[in-house]
Amino acid sequence: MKLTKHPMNTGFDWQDRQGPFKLITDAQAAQYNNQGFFVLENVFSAEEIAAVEAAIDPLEQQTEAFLRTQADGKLFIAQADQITFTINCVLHNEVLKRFTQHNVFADLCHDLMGPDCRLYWDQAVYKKPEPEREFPWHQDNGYTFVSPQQYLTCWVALTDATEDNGCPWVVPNVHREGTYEHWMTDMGWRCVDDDEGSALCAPVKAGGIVVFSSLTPHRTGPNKTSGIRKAYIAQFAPDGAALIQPDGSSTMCDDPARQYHVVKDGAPVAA
Ligand SMILES: O=C(O)CCC(=O)C(=O)O
Repeated sequence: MKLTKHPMNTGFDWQDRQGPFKLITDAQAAQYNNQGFFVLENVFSAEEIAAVEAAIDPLEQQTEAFLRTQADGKLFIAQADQITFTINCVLHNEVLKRFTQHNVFADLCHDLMGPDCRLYWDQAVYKKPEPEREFPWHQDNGYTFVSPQQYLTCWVALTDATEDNGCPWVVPNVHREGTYEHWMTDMGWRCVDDDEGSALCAPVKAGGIVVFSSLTPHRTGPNKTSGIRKAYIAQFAPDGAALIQPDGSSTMCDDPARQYHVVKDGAPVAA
């Protein structure tokens, strides 16, 4: 597997997470440190997930309608009737804002990053039945370079995510070197040419979370079923994180409307 470091990835040092932890176990922390991910099952109740899904569905319908107005139904990596990205949902619905400030996320941020963290980004990704389309291997920090490079992605399953309908896969162990160079493909940025059989499948039932680092290469496979695979992705970064542009200029990730604190001085910040 040939991986090349991103030009802005200099002097990176992976920080192992050590306890005491509020939510995760020592084994989960070890898996995160060593493999870059772990799966938390049965986190949210069916009622919580139904409320999140009901809040996202109308927003996603607007995304789908907008995509149909675009040439070939395509915009960047989104494609009508195949895959939609409904971004910054927290700006449009209080239920979702409150959800991103759930104690579970506050505790995961505390355990995996530290006592002061904000929501960095949120989006729903709906994968429609489409037997060909895969979302290529990438690191989240490969799409937009954030400093510090090590932030947190929580991939929340709103429907059961299986190998057949496009659950996440990860390449373990390579997150500790920081951000890699990515190249553009028809279906998005890509950083791993061939996983050489090392990839691990991370199926998760509705209400569970695949928790991984912004530096963990991941992909999702095609949806070969007849149902829609729905995920809500909430990403969190340490307070003080900034987007770094190729020209070196930076923008703080602290927009009060959507990049608010979820944990401050070690305590959850309720909506
Ligand atoms: O949910 C998916 O199918 C892929 C989403 C993803 O990896 C991302 O948004 O970074």
